[in-house]
Amino acid sequence: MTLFSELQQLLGADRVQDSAQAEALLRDRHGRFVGRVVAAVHPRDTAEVAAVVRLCGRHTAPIVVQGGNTGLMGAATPDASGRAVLLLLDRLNRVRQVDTDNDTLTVEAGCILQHVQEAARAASRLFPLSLGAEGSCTLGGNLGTNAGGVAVLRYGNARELTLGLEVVTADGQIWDGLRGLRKDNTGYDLRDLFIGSEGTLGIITAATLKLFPLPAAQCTAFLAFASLARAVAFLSHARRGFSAGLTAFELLSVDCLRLLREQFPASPLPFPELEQPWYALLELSDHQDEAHARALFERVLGDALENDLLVDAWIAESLAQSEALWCLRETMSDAQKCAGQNMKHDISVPVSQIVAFVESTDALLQQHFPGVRNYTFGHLGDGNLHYNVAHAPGRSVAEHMANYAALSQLVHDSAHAHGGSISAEHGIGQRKRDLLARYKSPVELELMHRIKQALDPRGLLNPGKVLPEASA
Ligand code: 2HG
Ligand code: ZN
Repeated sequence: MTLFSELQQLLGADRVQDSAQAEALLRDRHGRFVGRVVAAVHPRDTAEVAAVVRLCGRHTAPIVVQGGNTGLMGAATPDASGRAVLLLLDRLNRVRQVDTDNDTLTVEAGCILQHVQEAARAASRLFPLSLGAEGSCTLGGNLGTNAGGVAVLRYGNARELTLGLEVVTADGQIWDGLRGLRKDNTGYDLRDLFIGSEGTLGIITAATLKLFPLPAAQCTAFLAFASLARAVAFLSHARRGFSAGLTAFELLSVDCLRLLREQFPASPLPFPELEQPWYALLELSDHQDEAHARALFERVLGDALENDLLVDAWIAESLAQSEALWCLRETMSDAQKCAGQNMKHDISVPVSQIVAFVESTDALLQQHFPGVRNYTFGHLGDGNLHYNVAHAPGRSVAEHMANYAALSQLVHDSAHAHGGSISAEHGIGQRKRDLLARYKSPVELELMHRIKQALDPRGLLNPGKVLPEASA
């Protein structure tokens, strides 16, 4: 029997698609990676996932897991060999348990992130992981890539929000590690091996997540800065002034705002004159009440204005205004997509190195690739910038993209030289896989290969992703 017909027998014909039927799933969101498969399958529960893994193992067929297919590194796109089975967890979308005394939520990996947030809210709790793709990305993908987003500065990455996991191992066993414990020092932390492994070590099928109190009030403002150094100094000021109430600080360069205006002219900008070089979206969450939040917000912003940390502040007066500000930030990715492909760099450096990184990298770029345009934005509080670079006016996107290797190496070398990372929150996938050898030490790479060998000795889980081919 062929693998395809055995999969049909195992799951039912309606839950097994061939390459042609699954075509839309075989390319990534930006169309950079396109693959082929034996089949795309939709198991209904963890036991079926494990059975699929065992069956694929008997046929030596690789398995690629895909969530909402919103990743940017090609981690969820199979290769072109047509040998792999694409595993979709969309049917594993149940909320298994809400424990309000323990402040935890146990959900399956195929749950859309927004549904996880809603399940928490229904229990009067906050699940704080939040990112632009939250309406379509899934929890499994968020954990597979250790997603970040806009609330990391207060609540941490997906990893910090996870207490327990259920995982199907490479040989088709089920590890029930769904513990809702904040203290558990009973040996190696397997959970943290699987989180961020992009489906190369095991298949995450469910997770127990941390919940937090819902804020009683929130204030949002759009801020204008005379320089990046002032924005960084303001961040320190806001941390002191708001303490744990500081829940977002999202930076946008003036060129990002120009791009937003060009692409979405109907969305009004808080400062239409765009006279300053840098802007940021600030959010305070308060556990007392509206009046307390507002007084604190105005005091901290007022001090910053007086001390010249800030040029101007536009405070949202209603929920609708606050949502409009967030919408500007969240459409930044789409604005770039509409304007044509650019080179994305998801870098992080210590916050103290942000200014030096941006100034020196901007200068180097202009020296080596005159006229290129920077779209620099991101999660300043996490030291994570999306340092994206678009073609110079008068040059085509294709001409620009032809310089990808050299230009990206310049940016990544600069991030590395400033003590940073070449992938802050988007992962490695296939796009950055071969870069790891340049930025990780041989000993680190060797340890990664040994872990892969121990957990997936036959190399069937998401081959060709994360780990560079040759062992260091
Ligand atoms: C964001 O922060 C995402 O909006 C996407 O991480 C970043 O488009 C990008 O480069
Ligand atoms: Zn981001």
